Amino acid sequence: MDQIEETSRKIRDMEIRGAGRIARAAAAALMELALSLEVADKAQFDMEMGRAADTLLKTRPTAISLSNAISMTMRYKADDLESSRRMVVQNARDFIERSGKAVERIGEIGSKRIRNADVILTHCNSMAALSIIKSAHMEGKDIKVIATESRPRRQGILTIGMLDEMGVSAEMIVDSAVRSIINEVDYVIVGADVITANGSLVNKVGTSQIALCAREARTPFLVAAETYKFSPRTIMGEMVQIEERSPEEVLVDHTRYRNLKVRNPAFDVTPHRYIDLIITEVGAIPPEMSYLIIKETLGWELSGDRT
Ligand code: RUB
Repeated sequence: MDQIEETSRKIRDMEIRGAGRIARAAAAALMELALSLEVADKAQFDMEMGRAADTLLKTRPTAISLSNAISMTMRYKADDLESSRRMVVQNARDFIERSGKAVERIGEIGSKRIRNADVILTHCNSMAALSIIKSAHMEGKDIKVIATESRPRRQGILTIGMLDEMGVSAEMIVDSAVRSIINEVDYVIVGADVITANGSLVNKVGTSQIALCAREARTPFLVAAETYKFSPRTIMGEMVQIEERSPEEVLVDHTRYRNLKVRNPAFDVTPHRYIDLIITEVGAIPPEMSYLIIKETLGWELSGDRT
């Protein structure tokens, strides 16, 4: 169980962050546990695995990738202990492999939209969005990326570091400068924490303001999202819970103000009408097709699972 506690702590404290990464980390932790659990029988195995899944699930409430990854890993139906163990391990391996390939495929599909000399604006730090940028760069397109700082955790610094390693020219701006520079931008490309059944996007706070600016400037707004970022729960009418993180992330000494409450929502919702295209590993789709992705790629049964 130590491994589960450790992975959960890392996800909660954002040592492991980003919707894809936390999903893969959760699947890997469940796999490790399944391999190492010393239990008397299958009933005990089921109980320990269920407890671990619940612990991981509670770490970050918004990202559906986490619960989809856990559901896919925990879908084992076997009569005996050793077969159950094997199935969990295989499910986790399949998910991790599929997730990695999806990010690559999104890069290949999305980069077709990018032309030589395009300027791309991105927000926060998304491996799926960066995959499109990387593919375009590898194809020899001379692109420039404008990265937002992404307060309060400043994930923009991770993004400029990755762009630097790729050899892509970058500019960094504070979040509030987006409207000032949007007319220089050819495409906005962001990642996703959740895509809902109606095609709306939940992503790092500030994304929806960028989408508004992009719409006003007629700049195409693209989302890079693996299919496991789509939420079966939203088909069943559930709302997406927006994680509120600690006020200290915004203002360290906030307690010295007697009448102040600092709010720190980590994500926001961009309505589907502001999104031009969602780039998934199964194709570039209009947001209105999200329902079909949930139905055909993830399957209805996920909505009835522990997710
Ligand atoms: C990260 C964030 C990313 C998405 C997609 O938020 O909002 O845009 O998770 O990332 P946080 P990826 O830093 O709070 O986890 O494409 O890497 O899955």
